[in-house]
Amino acid sequence: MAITYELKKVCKQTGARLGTVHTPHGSFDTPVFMPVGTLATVKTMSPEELNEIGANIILSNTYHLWLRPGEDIVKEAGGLHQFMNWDKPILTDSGGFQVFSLSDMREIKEEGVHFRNHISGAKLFLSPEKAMHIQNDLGSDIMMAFDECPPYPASFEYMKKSVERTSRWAERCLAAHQRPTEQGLFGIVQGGEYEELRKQSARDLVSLDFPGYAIGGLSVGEPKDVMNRALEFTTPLLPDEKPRYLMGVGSPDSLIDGAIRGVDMFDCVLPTRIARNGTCMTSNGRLVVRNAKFARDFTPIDENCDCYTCRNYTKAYIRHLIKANETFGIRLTTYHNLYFLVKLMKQVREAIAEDRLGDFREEFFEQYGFNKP
Ligand code: PRF
Ligand code: ZN
Repeated sequence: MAITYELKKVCKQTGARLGTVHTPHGSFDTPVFMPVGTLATVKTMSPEELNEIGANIILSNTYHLWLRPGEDIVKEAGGLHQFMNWDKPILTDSGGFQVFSLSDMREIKEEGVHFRNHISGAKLFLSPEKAMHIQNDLGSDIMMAFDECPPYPASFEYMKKSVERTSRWAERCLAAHQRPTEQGLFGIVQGGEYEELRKQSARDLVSLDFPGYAIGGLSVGEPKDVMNRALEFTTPLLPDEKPRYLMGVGSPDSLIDGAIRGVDMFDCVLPTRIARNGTCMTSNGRLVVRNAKFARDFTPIDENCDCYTCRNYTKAYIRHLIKANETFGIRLTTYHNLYFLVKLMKQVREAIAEDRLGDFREEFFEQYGFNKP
């Protein structure tokens, strides 16, 4: 088995899980946040810097690497790890979600999805078999099944048809996967906010015995309480001895609330994307360092942060760099935001180990400003 999960402890206060996932490129402790490296790079961060902040797994994208530079070139380089000089675990998303969110003129058929390349406009086709083939060539430690992520809101009738197709696609993914001992393939539970459809989806996928399960189709525009409720009725449907991954979630409150509902893995472009327009996550909430009020602020982004950025640079300096379009500015904010989330998950794991994640949530939300009206 390419991927195994070790459940170490369940928090008595919240039910959150502390564990370790083992992969052919090493292990990582969970709950974990995975920085996103869409095009075989976590934008602005070197692998050495990722190691320095304590990132032990990153995510990359089948769709983007297929279009550019092409999976054949990555394979020829010796696989994605060698190509990008990152020797720790890599998870690749299947391309399903990216086709739905990035391309236009897509047509979903039983055999797969027809769409246009978002760069050149050329006609393309992605299927379960194709998505497996590309991910086998990339050589990621964790591959994702090819699924459909319907928009929110979607009708029950549409969602039911979609869930059934995603289950048939999952079977085709398993059949097409060529390297099951080197790469673990995760199934993706869909079904939106409908409990009956989440049950159907989970039952179908659990019967196929994947080494891990993702929860897809959330954080697509629904209110927070809808996502939390969907997590509450979905995670108990999944086997305790396999990891659970909530796709596309990365705001600090949702990471904590997801862990409390039994989620082990998360990824999101949020910290890196907002960093590039000058927004930072701090222990006191979001801070827009571009703001004019920081022009003469010679203190760090976050007084409580001990990252490279906060130990060495001021808000006034970073604001100046970003306003002047100097790339060092977005390197500093990206470094800080990823450090902040990686450290937050370490604090979450420590709180689970000591049965006090509920207390930690209260304190964190109070300071971050989530409890304010
Ligand atoms: N499916 C896949 N990737 C995803 C999602 C999904 O549903 C989401 C939903 N938030 C993010 N990334 N394959
Ligand atoms: Zn910092």
